[in-house]
Amino acid sequence: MALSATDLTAGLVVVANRLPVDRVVHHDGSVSWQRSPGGLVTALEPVMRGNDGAWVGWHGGVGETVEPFVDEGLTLVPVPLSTEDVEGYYEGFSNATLWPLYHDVVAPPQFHREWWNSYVRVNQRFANRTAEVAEQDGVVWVQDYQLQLVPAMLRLHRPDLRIGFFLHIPFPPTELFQQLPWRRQILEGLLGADLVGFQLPGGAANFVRLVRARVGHKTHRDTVFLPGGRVVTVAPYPISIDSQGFEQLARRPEAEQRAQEIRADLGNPRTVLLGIDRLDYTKGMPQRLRAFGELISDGKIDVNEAAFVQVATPSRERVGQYQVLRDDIERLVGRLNGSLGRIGRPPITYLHSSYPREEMAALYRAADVMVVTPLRDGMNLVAKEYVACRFTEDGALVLSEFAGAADELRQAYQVNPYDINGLKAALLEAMNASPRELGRRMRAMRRQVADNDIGRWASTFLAELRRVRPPHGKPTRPSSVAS
Ligand code: GDG
Repeated sequence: MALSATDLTAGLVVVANRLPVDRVVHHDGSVSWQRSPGGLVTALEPVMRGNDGAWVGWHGGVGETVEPFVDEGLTLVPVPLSTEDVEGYYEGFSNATLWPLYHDVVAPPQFHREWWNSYVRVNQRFANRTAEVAEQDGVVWVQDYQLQLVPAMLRLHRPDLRIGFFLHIPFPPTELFQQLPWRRQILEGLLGADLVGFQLPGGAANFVRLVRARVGHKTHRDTVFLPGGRVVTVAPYPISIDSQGFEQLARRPEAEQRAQEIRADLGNPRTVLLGIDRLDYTKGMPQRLRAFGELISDGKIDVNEAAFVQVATPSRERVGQYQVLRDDIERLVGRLNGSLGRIGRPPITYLHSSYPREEMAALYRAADVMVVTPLRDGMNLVAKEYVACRFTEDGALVLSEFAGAADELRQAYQVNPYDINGLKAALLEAMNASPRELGRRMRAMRRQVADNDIGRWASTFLAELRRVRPPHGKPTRPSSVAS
């Protein structure tokens, strides 16, 4: 359903790089939109419906303008991107400058002035569109690293708005962030928000420290004091998943049956190990595959008794570093399978593909050991999804200490993914743990994931945003504390 300009104003506006829908072109040439099953939209849908919500984001098409429309009760406001925008703002500055810089420079970030100019231009377009859509004194929630300039751009035109910002990826230590030629502009962009949220206390602390050092504002714990009396609150809000939704998927008899089929197709090994990641150099895939391969060649694992399934969801395929990574992983898998496999028993089943959520739940049900070894990760939802699906209170989670999720999932087998010997030891320990030990760990992790789901994350953030900046009121001192 298309909308007129007057239908458009909304009391709660979410601004994200992508709209939560994908365009589907049917055989007869007609076009419809399919909801992408992200956790964010699941979490925000109830609050957005109750608040006249709108979502501002790119629709995914290049060089094409799409009018605002309503999809399943949600107002969607598309922002167009040209070929140059996609290259400069999205593939360039967002994914080849900021992404590696914010993930501990595990790949070298590239700094190009024309990418930066494109990032500024596109952020301004998002801010302009949002300024048109948000109603007087409304709430705007800006998401993630692609849109860090939007809060300040928006505030300039719409000082009445309550603006929140949440960063889904890590916020880097000062020593790394300072490499960025446009560091001050990014900090000032974020300071346009009333509430700036990070995944972990460490990210919040990095941000406050940088604001003090680079912009020179006074700060006290989780608060930044701006000249003119405005205050900005900075705090951690660890994101989560739709825990119940995942558990329900996993509890369906079809999921159990499919899990059995998967195990049978793998030759019913004693242990199934699983990795599911976007194909990204931050996720530590080579490290885990190398560790698994070495355990086989050391004779610690029998190739007839263990199978590793690695799902690598295609991602950012036009960015050079991702093309190199794909080649590297595929060469590694080929080498390990070639040297360690037997007829009908490749040790690694590698799937460069994406699957429906039902299949993901079946995979989680099929896996005895879930292996999540990012070199750096804001949170990592896959780890939480695995836990949500293990209603049988079994299965082991091997989890990198450099994933945000490690802060909450303390009972996982935590590893330093750079330490291949440590990783091998943790894999063996997880594979050989007693059911009692696995149950003890899994029960504790399941409580954590059930109690802290995505709905709670969203409502906590929005409640704090309304509290630090009451309507028509002066900003107040925050209650939450980020050291
Ligand atoms: C960023 C941060 C932070 C994956 N393959 C398929 C599929 N997925 C889903 C997973 C999970 C999501 O994608 C991936 O989330 P992660 O958290 O693991 O990683 P990023 O994509 O890097 O996300 C991260 C997150 O934002 C949220 O703040 O946790 O640190 O990097 O939900 O299930 N889903 C389906 N098919 C697939 O093949 N349906």
